[in-house]
Amino acid sequence: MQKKNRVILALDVTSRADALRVVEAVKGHVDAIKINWPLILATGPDIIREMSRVKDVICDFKIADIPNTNKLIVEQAMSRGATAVICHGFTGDDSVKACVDAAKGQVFVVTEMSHPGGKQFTAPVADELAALAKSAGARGIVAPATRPERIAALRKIIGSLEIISPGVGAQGGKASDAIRAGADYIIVGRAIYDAPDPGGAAKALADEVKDGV
Ligand code: 3DU
Repeated sequence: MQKKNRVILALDVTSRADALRVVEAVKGHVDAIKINWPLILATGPDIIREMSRVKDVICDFKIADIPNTNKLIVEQAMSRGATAVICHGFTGDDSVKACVDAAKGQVFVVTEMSHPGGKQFTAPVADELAALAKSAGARGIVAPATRPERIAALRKIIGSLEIISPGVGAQGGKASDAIRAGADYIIVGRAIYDAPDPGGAAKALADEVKDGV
């Protein structure tokens, strides 16, 4: 994953045709494609391989199980061409370590979630989740663009690990605020794929990120 545009597309569309249309329009303005359950369930897991031929793919399965099951899920994602996976950290260090081992370090751990409910259970333990990501050898964390001050606080805990940050656009966060607070990449879904001109929307976000640096 080359840090160029610093935008990751959250491709939460539910048909292969829409996925191809959006990716074709935005591929020059994003650095990676994040695939979540809606697209996998709608089209089947081979969509990972297909998208990986265009861009690096991050499988956002929010993996949250016992170590052995986590390992099996990560192996399935990586063998289909994923560059990285996203897991939860509340399952504990052995479960996160199982993901890290199976993905050879290419793991992002969810910390404080970006939606309002994220304040309820994830925010109080987010610092510990970030510390766990670091001690387990993960590549980085997922931190909320809706609360840039939390990105800055979590950055202090993880040092040089990467921060990928959802919550821009539809959830109310601003790309430049997230980048200024310390995010390496913003993750954007609806503000791109629901836009009348997804390519233009992705370009505008990439431009805003450049200005935000
Ligand atoms: O709100 P958007 O449409 O830009 O999509 C955000 C994406 O990021 C979506 O795939 C969602 O599952 C994911 N995500 C969050 O929104 C918040 C988190 O804390 C973690 C992941």
